[in-house]
Order: sequence, then C-alpha cells, then structure tokens
Amino acid sequence: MKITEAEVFVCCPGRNFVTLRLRTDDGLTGLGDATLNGRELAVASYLKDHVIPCLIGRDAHRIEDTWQYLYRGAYWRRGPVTMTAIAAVDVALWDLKAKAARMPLYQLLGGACRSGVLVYGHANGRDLAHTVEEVLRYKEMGYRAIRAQSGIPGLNKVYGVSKDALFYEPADAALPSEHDWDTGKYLRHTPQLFARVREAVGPDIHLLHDVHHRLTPIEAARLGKDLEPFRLFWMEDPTPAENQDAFRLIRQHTVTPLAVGEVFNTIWDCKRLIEEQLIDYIRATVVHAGGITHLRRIADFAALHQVRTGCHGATDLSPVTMGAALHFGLAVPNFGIQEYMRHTEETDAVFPHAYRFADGFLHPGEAIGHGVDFDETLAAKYPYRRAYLPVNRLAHDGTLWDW
Ligand code: KDG
Ligand code: MG
Repeated sequence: MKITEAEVFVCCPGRNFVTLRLRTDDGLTGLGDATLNGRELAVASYLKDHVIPCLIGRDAHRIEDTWQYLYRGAYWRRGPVTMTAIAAVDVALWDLKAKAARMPLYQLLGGACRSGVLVYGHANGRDLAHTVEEVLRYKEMGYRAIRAQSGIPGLNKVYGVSKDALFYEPADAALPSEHDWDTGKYLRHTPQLFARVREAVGPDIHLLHDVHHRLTPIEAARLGKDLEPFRLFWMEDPTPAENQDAFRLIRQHTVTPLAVGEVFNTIWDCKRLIEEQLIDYIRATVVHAGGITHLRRIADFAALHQVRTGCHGATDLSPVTMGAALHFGLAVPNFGIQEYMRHTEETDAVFPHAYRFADGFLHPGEAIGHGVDFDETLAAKYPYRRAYLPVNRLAHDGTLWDW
C-alpha cells in the first residue's frame, strides 16, 4: 500500500480547518486533521513544503516508522506546528490501515473497552442565573457531564462565554480581540457559580470548570479549596504548565481533581506532572500531540500513575480529530472523559461522520477507518479567513496576562 498522493485543504465552514488527504496505489484515501487554531497556515506549509515530498512512495502500513521518520528525522523536535503536522499524517495512516483491514479503527487499537465515550458539554452564560439555565439545558439534552463558565460582573469579555448557544468560538476576529481580567473578581464569583449550579443539578451530574491558565499557583490553590464543597469532576488548566512544579503547590492545598495539557505536544510536556501524580487527567489530544501513535504512549505512561485521559475537543479540533479521538477513547483502558463542543451545521456538512451522540455518550460508529469523510467540493465554497485567538489584559492597568 504505497502513498501516491498527498493534498492539504484549508477551508472555513464556520471556522478554519486544515485537512490532509493521503491516497494510495490501491485506491484508498486516509484523512488527518492538521488544524492549529490561529496558526493554520504554518502547519499547512510545514506539510506541503516539508513533509509531503517525503511521503510519496512510502509504505502506508509503516505507521510507527513514519512517525519516527518525521519526528527524529527532522532533527528539530516537538513544538505545536511540527507535532500537529505529524499528527495529521499519523491519523491519515491509521485511517488507511483500518480501511485496508475493513475495520473500524477502534478494533485495530485493541477493541472496545466500554460501550461509549463519556463526553462533557459546554454551558456558558452571561451571569450566574443564565449559566444555571444553560447547565440545566445541557442536562435536559442528556449530558451527564457539563462544563460551566460564566460572565463576571464588571468584566467586559471573559474566556468561555460565547454569543452562540451551542458553538463556542474563541478565534473570533481578524485581529486578536482584547479580553479583561481581574483575579479578585473571578475568585469571588466562581465559588458562587458552582454553589448555584450544584444546587440546581443535584449530586449526580459531573461538573467541570476551565480556569484557562489565568491564576498563579497559590491563587489556584485557593480556588481549588473553595470549590471542594461542590465536588467538581475537574478544575482545568489552573495555572500555565511550563512550570510543572507549580502543580505540586496546588496539590498540597486541595483535593479538587486537576486536568491539564490541551496545549501539550509530547510526552515530555507532561512527564513530571504524570510521574509525580500532580494531575488527575491529561488533556493532550490526537491532533496536537502527534496523533494516535504518540497519544497512546502518553496514555500508557499515564495509566502507570493512575492518571486518566480527558482529551481536548473544542470546535477548533475538526470532526476528523473528534472521530479519531472517539476510536481512541473507546479502546484506551485509562479513559476518563472526552470534551465535546458541537460543530456548526456547515462544519458537519463538510465533514460527514459516523459518530453519534446519545444519552451523554458519543460512539464512533461502525464505519471502516475513523469514520469521518471530507466533501472537497463543498469545502471549496468556504475559503480560509484569517482568525485569531484573543489576548487577555489586566482590567486595572492593561498588563498582558495569560488566557
Ligand atoms: O484553540 C483554543 C481552544 O481550543 C481552547 O481555548 C478551548 O480551552 C479550551 C477548551 O478547554 O476547550
Ligand atoms: Mg481548556
């Protein structure tokens, strides 16, 4: 099964996506997602200019060897652009192998370990009352796990609070929009939010919250402590994780479970966090952490330390990634939860897929491969539009802050 053709498509059906399509001499096609939010064209160029010339003529069955070839062979290792490009090739190759075997991908990964993939949805509101309403709406739709984010009185624009009911899009402008931040207001508001939400949904719904890297370690420790009575499933990205020791400090103060890693690219980014059991869930994902081949390695390492998976699944991860992540989530032993932000109808039409939501779970379906397709003709109607993630500034003096 030799690779005869490789093409990169950049399209914007509601938001930007980069898609890699490989074709083989026996007429099969495999798809990989190469979307890196706000930096899409860098990955498209990395693939077109540097990776594709090395792929033509290679044996598509040699997935691990191709991974090593692209990772070690490039000499320049790691980083979001490189690892997203490698992921796109890797997922396309797994898709091809599963199609050649005429099996759904999860069967090649060892078969199902569970009946479905538990997902969490995103409820976000302008204020406390609106957020409670949104959480109840998600409960009504069948979700068993719900992330809650709320606007904060006195702040203009805050991460995680969107205009649309179901589709949340942080890359919302042709130049970065500006968000406000005030740690004191946030630390006072968030425990009130979860007190209201927990009271409204009862004890059985899993509740999650994303801090989005905006606290210092000691502030995060305070928040974790204040949220303990509401028994969160996790507190996500409490502080930036470049300094992995920061998590030891948070851990010393709170039993609120911690999740981190949506911006991680390799096992090296999470090594200390996992081996010292400083986190509970690892959020690295198929598309930004080197594909299924590398994510499996991270998950196996995490399993040794009782850390479970909690893969990133925002709208900027295309349906191709969602499909691949669901096969992975069905088969991986130490699965925790999968994020599921619904895509727009335009996106779903460009990427027809076999996965389905029912009763709080997603199932990847029984189509061969990863079960996600790409409508090239329809995609051509949605050309790339430059879109940036926002920046965050302290409200009182404009200092640039983490977001
Ligand atoms: O591209 C960035 C988004 O994917 C990210 O901001 C979403 O934090 C996020 C999440 O938890 O889904
Ligand atoms: Mg997040």
